[in-house]
Parts: sequence; structure tokens; C-alpha cells
Amino acid sequence: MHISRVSTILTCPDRNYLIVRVEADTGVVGYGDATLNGRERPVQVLVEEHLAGWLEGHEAERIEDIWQMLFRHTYFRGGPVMLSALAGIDMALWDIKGKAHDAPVYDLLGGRCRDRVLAYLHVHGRNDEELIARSRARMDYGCRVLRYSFETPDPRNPDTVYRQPHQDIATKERVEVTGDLRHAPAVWDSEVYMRDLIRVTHLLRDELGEDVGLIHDAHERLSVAEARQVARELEPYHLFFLEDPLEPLGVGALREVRAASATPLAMGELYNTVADTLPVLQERWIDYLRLDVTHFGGISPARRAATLADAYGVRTAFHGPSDISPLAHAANLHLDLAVPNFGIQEFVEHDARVFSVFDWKIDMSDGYINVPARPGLGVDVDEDAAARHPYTPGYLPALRDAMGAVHDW
Ligand code: CS2
Ligand code: MG
Repeated sequence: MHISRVSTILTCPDRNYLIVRVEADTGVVGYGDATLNGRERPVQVLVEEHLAGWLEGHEAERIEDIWQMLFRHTYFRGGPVMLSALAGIDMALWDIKGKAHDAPVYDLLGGRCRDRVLAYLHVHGRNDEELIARSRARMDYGCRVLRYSFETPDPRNPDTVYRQPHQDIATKERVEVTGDLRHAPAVWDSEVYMRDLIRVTHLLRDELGEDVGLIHDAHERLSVAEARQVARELEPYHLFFLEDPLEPLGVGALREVRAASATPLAMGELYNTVADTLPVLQERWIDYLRLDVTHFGGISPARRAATLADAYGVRTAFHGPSDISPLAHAANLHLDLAVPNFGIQEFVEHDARVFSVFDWKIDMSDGYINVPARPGLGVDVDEDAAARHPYTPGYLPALRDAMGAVHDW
């Protein structure tokens, strides 16, 4: 079975998704996700103009060989654009292999280590009442672990609200999709946020009790001293984990956050290569590795990194936001079933419009996802529907502090 054609589909049923389509000479078609939020076009050009031609004629089942060739051949390797392109190709090849052998991808990865997948959803509240009510609704739905975010009015300036990024679809107020960078940026004050974080966490524990796992994403907005303080002050509320207390390049400083507190830490959604994960694993600075399968080059390298993490007692918590497509979410779930050191799966529900393009239904009950036993990744793409939703440029918002200086978003 040889690759006969590689192409891309850029579609915006709700937000932008870049799909890589690989066709084999047997007629089998595989799809993979190559979406890089806000930078979709460079990845598309890379796949279509630089990689597709080389792939055509290659044996479709030699996934690792193809991956190594594409990764190393550039010489100037790495980075999110390159690794997202590779991810789209890698996922599509796993999809083809599964379809050709009539097997779900998790079977090709060694088979299921578990029957179902523990997942967490986002919950966002614009005020305390809404946060508590929405958390209770999630718990009534069966959720065992919640990722909470909230909004804090500035005590000195009531017109200003500090809020964390979130993708709580039900609030219909996602902070992560804006028009463009010329729009008035959001503002940020870490001191006000930190004070409110401790207050809100206390409130949630009081109101929701001990039987729900709590996750908070600091989204790389804190300094080392702030991260240390937050991790320590959150300790009494025993979070499931505190996510991204520091930006990824500052990993060395994680040592200090680790030393300051027993709060479990999670990191990894901005890593692109296995080598990026080494310091945090080797030093055991984190408890959960949160790779984004689409920005990490796909299923093949994510599997390698999970194996490495296992050796250091670190579990997986793959990134599952709505800015990657159901193809990537499916890839996550196949890995979740197959890796021994699975921890938890982030799962942001897509807007209903997304399913007009991606035919995929998962069943979540009692806080766990049951993965359907369909061949390949198990997601079908309606290419005509995708064509009806053309690409619409969109970017992440920008964040500035009270002095007007750029702040990590
Ligand atoms: C977030 C993401 O899900 C998460 O943990 O950090 O929503 C992130 O903000 C987006 O993927 C950015 O595109
Ligand atoms: Mg995050």
C-alpha cells in the first residue's frame, strides 16, 4: 500500500481546523489534525508545498520511517509549525493503517490497558454563584474532575475584570477566540488574581465537598515567586493538579515551585519534541505531562514521550482544547487507552457545528469516556461540509498589564 496523494482541508465550522488528507493507492483515505491555532496557513503551505510531493509513492505503513525522515531531513528541526505538519501526516497514516487492518488505532499501539478514560471538563463562572452552579451541574452530569476558572473585578477599578482563558462552551463566552491583535487587549494583574484564586478555591472546596477533583490552569502567567506562593497556598485544597504555573522555557525554575509545595504540577502543552520534556521528567518536577498530540508531531512521538514519562513515574494528561479538531481528540483517546501511565484526559466539548464536518460521537458517562471501537481513528470527515465553512482568520487575544506592557497570555 503506497501513498498516492497528500492534501489539506482548511475549514472553519466554528473555529479553524487544518486537516491533512492522505490517500493510499488501495483507495483508503486517512485524516489527521494539523491545526495550529492562529497559524493555520503556514502549516498548510508546509504540508502542501514541501512535504506532500516527497510523501507520494512512499509505503503508507512505514509510519516511523516517514516520521523520522520528515523530522530529520529539514536539518533545522523542531518548532510548532513543523511539528503540527508532522502530526497531521502521522495521524492520517495511523488512520490509514487502522482502516487497512480493520483495527482501532489503540489496538495497533499494543491494545487497551483500560476500558474507559477518566476525563475533565472546563467550568467557568463570571461570579461565585455561576461558578458554583455550573460546577454542580457538571457534577450532576457525572464529572469527577473539573478545571475551574473565574473572573475577578479589579477592586480599584470596577470597570476592569481579570479573567483566565477558558473554553467552557456552555457559557458561550470563550476567551480564546478574538478577531485580531489590533483589538483592545485584555488586562492582567497577577496580585489580584492570586488573592482571588485562593479565595475561590476555598469556596469551591467548601461548597462542592471533597469528592471532586479540582484543576486550575495558571496558563504561564506567573513569575517564579508568584508560582511558588500560589502552589503553597493551594496546598490545603489538594488540587488534582496546578497547570502551567510557569512558561515552558523557564523550566529550571520549576525546581523552586516543586520544593515550595506538595501541590501536584502539570505542564507540557507548549512542548514540541521529546527532548523538550527531558528536564521536567528527569528532575521529577511535574506529576502530569500535558502534551498536545497535534503540536508534538502526532501519535508516534507522543507515545515515545509517554514511555519516557512512565520511567519517571509521571502520568499523561494530554491537552484536549476545542482548538484542535475531533481527529486530535480521537488520537488522544487511543493513546489514553494504550499507554500504561495514563492519568487523565482534558476534554473540551466542541460546538455542535463542528460535528457537521467531523462525524464522531463519544459517549461520556459517570465522568469517563467510552471510546468507540471503530477502525483507524474512528472519525469521518465530510469534505463537502468542510468546503461550506471556509477559513476565517482568527487569533488568540493579547494580554497587557496595568502599565500597558505585554504579559504572557
Ligand atoms: C488551555 C488551552 O486547555 C488548556 O489547558 O491552556 O485552552 C489553550 O489556551 C489553547 O489551546 C490555546 O490555543
Ligand atoms: Mg492549559
